[in-house]
Amino acid sequence: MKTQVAIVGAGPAGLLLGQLLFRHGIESVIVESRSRDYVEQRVRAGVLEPGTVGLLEEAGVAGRLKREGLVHEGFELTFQGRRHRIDLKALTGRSITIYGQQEVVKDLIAARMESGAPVYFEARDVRLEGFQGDVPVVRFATAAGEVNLQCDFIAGCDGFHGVCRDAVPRGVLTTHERTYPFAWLGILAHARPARDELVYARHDDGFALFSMRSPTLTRLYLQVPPDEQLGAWPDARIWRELNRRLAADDGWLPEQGGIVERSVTPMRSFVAEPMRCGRLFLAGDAAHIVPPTGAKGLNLAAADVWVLSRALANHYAHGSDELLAAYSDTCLKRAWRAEHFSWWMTALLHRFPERDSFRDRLQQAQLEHLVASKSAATTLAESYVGLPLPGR
Ligand code: RFL
Ligand code: PHB
Repeated sequence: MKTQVAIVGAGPAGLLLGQLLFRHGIESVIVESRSRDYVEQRVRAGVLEPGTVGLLEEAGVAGRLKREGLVHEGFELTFQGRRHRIDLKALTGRSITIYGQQEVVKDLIAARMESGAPVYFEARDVRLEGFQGDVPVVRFATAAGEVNLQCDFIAGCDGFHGVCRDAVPRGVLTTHERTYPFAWLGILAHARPARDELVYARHDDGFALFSMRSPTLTRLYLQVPPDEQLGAWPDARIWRELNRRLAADDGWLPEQGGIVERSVTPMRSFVAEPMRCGRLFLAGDAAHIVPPTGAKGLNLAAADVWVLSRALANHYAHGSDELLAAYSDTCLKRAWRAEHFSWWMTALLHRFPERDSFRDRLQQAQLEHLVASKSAATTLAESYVGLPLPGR
């Protein structure tokens, strides 16, 4: 089998890249190890930057997002029993949109099916070869037999635990990493989001976040120890802890409801550079991970594939490889900015296990400064709504 671009992974990065390439008339084949049902049900991110929304519009997949997405003009910080609003709209002129990552994935898969372009779910034993030469091949097994997919380029969009980054020979990539001494326990509950905007809470017992997915679904997170077992968290304990950490002097608490999904996510920062090896281009979580505090992961993945689609379009339309050569540097510049912001937000809002009164007081001083100083709040708001996409 032959194609122009072989895309490994049908997460947001791989699917959006496939759609952007399709709009440019560039052929691709998507190879995904999980089932369609699995990738459509995987609950993850929820905050879309305006740049990401614009990109989904340009890709022709924003119809439902525009109808069902919840536009938020701000969010709240809670600390020392008080709430403070960060007015994103007033500070930056821009807003964010709340729309589940799995809804983005469903919309992109529907568009892929409509386009008729190939996507293989449940591919086994995916291997990459020849990308340092002129004839890259992606080999994989399907129920119908072995497939050898020859291509011009491979897009490694297979997330942090995929095979593409590991296929790069030793010594080519430099990696940078931080692990954090905590994880997030996330739940999705059948409950009306009883507040209009997200609430990020710093509490002496640990971080908590109130978010939402729709007028009937609330999304909530709690800081827990790393490698925490879900079994240690019966429903009553989850709600008790959320109520304690999200409480403030206004008496508000989230509405409770049946918990329909729960998971524990370890927190990590990670960057592999460069994001290219020969004809293999890494994009999204395959190349970099941020802790979810700044809500940047999905948005960074979208930015990477926008840069890659434009570079590939330039290659096929004009025979110019200038943008492909700049791909890694262009993406890493944005990625490192997001790495800093996500690390900073994480350090600002979480409780570190070793009791450290100096760190506690620094967190408090910084939070007070953020809500008292317009320039400090503007810096936070600008990072939160995200940079414009390069070249757009
Ligand atoms: P994904 O989504 O991991 O997709 C990779 C795909 O590749 C497949 N795969 C393979 N396919 C073929 N062969 C192999 N060998 C393969 N190995 C793996 C996988 O099955 C999968 O389908 O990576 P992608 O596309 O780069 O997208 C990245 C985002 O998913 C991620 O950054 C975000 O979810 C991070 N994130 C958030 N990002 C935001 O922008 N805003 C948020 O509010 C936000 N909240 C979050 C988050 C991530 C979280 N978790 C669970 C990690 C909240 C949480 C709790
Ligand atoms: C979410 O709604 O899943 C969410 C919101 C904000 C974050 C992370 C996750 O910072």
